[in-house]
Amino acid sequence: MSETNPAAEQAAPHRYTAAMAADIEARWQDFWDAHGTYEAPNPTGDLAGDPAVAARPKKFIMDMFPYPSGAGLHVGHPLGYIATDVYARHQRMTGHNVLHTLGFDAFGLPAEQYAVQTGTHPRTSTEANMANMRIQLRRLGLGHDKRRSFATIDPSYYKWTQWIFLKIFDSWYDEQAAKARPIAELVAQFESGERPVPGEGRTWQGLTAAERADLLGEYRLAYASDAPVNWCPGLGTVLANEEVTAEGRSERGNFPVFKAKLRQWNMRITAYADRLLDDLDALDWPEAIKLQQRNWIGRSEGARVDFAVGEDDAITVFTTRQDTLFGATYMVLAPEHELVEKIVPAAWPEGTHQVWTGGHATPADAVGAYRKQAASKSDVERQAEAKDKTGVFTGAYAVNPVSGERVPVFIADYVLMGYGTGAIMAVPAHDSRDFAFARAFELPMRCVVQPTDGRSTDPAEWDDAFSSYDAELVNSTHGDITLDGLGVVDAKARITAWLAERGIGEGTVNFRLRDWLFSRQRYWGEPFPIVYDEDGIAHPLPESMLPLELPEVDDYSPRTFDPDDADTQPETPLSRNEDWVDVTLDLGDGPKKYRRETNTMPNWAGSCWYELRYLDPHNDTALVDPEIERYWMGPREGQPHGGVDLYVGGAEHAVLHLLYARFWSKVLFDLGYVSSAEPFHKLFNQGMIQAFVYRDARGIAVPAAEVEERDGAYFFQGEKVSRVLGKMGKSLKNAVTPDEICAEYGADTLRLYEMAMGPLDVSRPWDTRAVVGQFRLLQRLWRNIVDEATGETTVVDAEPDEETLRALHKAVDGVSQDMAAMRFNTAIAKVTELNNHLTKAGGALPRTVAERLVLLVAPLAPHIAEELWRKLGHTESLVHRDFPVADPAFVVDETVTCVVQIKGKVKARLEVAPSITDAELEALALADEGVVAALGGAGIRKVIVRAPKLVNIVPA
Ligand code: ANZ
Repeated sequence: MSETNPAAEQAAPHRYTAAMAADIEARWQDFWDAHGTYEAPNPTGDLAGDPAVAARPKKFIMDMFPYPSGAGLHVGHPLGYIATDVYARHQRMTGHNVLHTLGFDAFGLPAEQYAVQTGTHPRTSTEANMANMRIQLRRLGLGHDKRRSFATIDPSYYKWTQWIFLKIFDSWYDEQAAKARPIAELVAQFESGERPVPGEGRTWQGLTAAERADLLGEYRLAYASDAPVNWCPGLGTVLANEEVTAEGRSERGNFPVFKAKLRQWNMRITAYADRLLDDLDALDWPEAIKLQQRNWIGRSEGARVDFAVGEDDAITVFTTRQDTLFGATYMVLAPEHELVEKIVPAAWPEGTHQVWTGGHATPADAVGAYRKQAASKSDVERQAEAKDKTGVFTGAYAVNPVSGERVPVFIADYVLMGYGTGAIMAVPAHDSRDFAFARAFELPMRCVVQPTDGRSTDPAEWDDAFSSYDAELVNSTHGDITLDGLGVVDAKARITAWLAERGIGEGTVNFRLRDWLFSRQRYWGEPFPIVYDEDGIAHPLPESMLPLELPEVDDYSPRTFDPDDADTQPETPLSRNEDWVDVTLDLGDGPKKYRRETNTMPNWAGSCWYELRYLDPHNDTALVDPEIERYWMGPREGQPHGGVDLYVGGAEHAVLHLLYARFWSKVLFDLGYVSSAEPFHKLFNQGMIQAFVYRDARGIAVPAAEVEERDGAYFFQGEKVSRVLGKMGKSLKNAVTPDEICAEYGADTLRLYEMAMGPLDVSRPWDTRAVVGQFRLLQRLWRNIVDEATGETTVVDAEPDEETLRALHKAVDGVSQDMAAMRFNTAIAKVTELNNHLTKAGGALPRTVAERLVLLVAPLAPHIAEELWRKLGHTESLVHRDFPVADPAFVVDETVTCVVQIKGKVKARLEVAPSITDAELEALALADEGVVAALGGAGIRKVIVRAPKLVNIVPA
């Protein structure tokens, strides 16, 4: 405990102690709430009447909002919240209109799992968790505009999540205009014949309702399809690609994930692949995150090439090396490829190699057995760089379009159905995977790119493929076409043109990004505002029927299965609710029977647009007022796509939340609902607070708080334990809560400690014993301004001395720069240095120095700062006071004496900054009164300057 010495307390009843901190902090938190201190005015209403406020630049500062977990917060969670708060406070004090608030991301799996375990409704437990977290957060003194806080589970919020879904459902991507447009405009094109209806002789007027729905489904940005999806029996739900780990398991729960064909809702995020890539350039995000998004989107330039197979079929491949077409000596289809059945002959062709058949009697047997084996592997396992490539011959041959050669067609699991066309031309001489496969299956190889590393041109002598781009083509001539002698780039261009002329290929861009699977078979999510008529056609609910609230049910548990049983089918909790599911509605054409969609949205939906709702949280006629949106989010200089000015959160959201939110922003932008095409202009990833994990001999974590240290070793209940740095959390028994630290030292100390631990983007180990250091800083600060015996301030109305002014302005200058650049650890170091200087100098502080010192610490330790400010005689909060501004005259470190000579004789001495430039020094010297007098109007022939110490003037 910090201060429990009763004698000391008696002697100094007004010392800054934990008890006093608790008192001060509670009082100021109440004051701020009562006065709405952190309420940010909007450009309409609040701001409209006050031009002075309206003229202020805005700063919209956001944290990635928390998930209200039952475990509450540990000290690692608020790191980012404290940082944005310090930053926001500094911005407020430098003349910005700051919007800073925090809501809750409250739908999702953990709440549901917890509810199932404990038998409480997810809403009940989620709300209890939020109430608890609100108390924890309030104690930290975060300057949030509480009027703007909400949770994604509030019907008044998810009404608009559903509304956005409907807008996405109701639009299509116009490739020509490169933007989303209302689906009605597409229908008009079909109706007028401006856009032909695909299919011989078909017209829009001639289509049935179901055919129209199917056709529009091909275009809608939200659409249902029967694509293969990630089915996770252990969770009882399907998952998005982004939710599946590199090991092919569920990110949550670590269960196996299988490919299954199920009818599901998808979002056509792929339509935005180019824009999602291009617009990254203008964002102020960490390069690492941009790179992860670029890789996830995965743009590849290449070509599609048709290889004739059978009577009149063609296998279309996607290749990024169309220049190596002459080297394509076999082909591979993904095992699931739809052409496989069609091309498989009844019997093996004469003389088929034993290794190619896998020992099966017929191609159909071989293919059937191999497909089964491939289905049990994840995409990642299939793509692993292992040299032992597996596969089997289909019995069919295709024709290489440029050489006319017959090439055998295999199926192999290293080719994925979900990428490119699910088929490749294999060029074993120049692709490592193909090389390994060709070796295993004794397939021919042809070198078509001249090796530049000294190896021979006979691939039979190689250990691996030669895959350089920086080389010339060889062995690539047939009939009228030759690529020989061309570099890779030119060869690509020539062959692509040749293929295009013949209608058997074209240049194309392929993306790795897939559409976003948007249905979940869970209870605790937003219901889809979609109903199906008796023909199974999907209809959007009209806006007037929103929000479609989650029905109260008794059984909200998902149906989960044996995690390893791929042959299971999801069952949605909502489907058990007949009364809710089967409804009679009037959707404009009289009452009819409908069946509701029983899937729910993924928990990413609510976080796709929440920044917009902070702006105008109580609007019930629009998701956000356009004028308000433009003010806080609109494009401006340096922020061409607009967006939040600062968004702080963990790096783990690189491709999930951050990609989805960007996509929704772009759709809303295209449809004209918002002026910002990007949600977050600046992104900052805070580091993690780590903690020591102590384990006993069996490797089981023991409570960290009860471990003792003796001579560099660690003991728990007398038994020696090991220590490693790990994550902080309940399961590792090393969680420290902010509440404990607040109780022991106060929130201001906790804030200072977290900010002082190191640069914000770096992970750092928590050390409870070190927290007291920041508490002592606050005690010294207090003592510099307050008499511990009387509680009165000790400041005097005197002019500070030169040395104090220098120390003060240097600190102000440094802290200002550090605050703006979010270097809070060095800002604290500078405050500490100043405070120590003042302590050492002794004597009463001049009021002007004390006031500036208090303002300087205010963003970091707001409660004690407010209290000191009050003691200094101010009756209003300092939250909106101006941050001190440094006087440059006092900021220079020290000065050096410069001698100014005329014809070698010293005529003046100047005190200058050591960093002065030659030009500045020359100007200063020539303007010096003494020098002007000594020159007596004579012209100057030459000036020799040796900054900072010497100027020698030679008169004419
Ligand atoms: C012939 C070739 C020759 C290729 C060569 C590469 C090197 P990125 O860059 O990732 O887009 N490929 C195409 N579709 C595939 C699929 N569904 N599963 C597995 N591999 C597939 O990779 C594109 C290259 O990956 C394509 O170019 C194709 O192999 C392969 F010397 O075609 B290449």
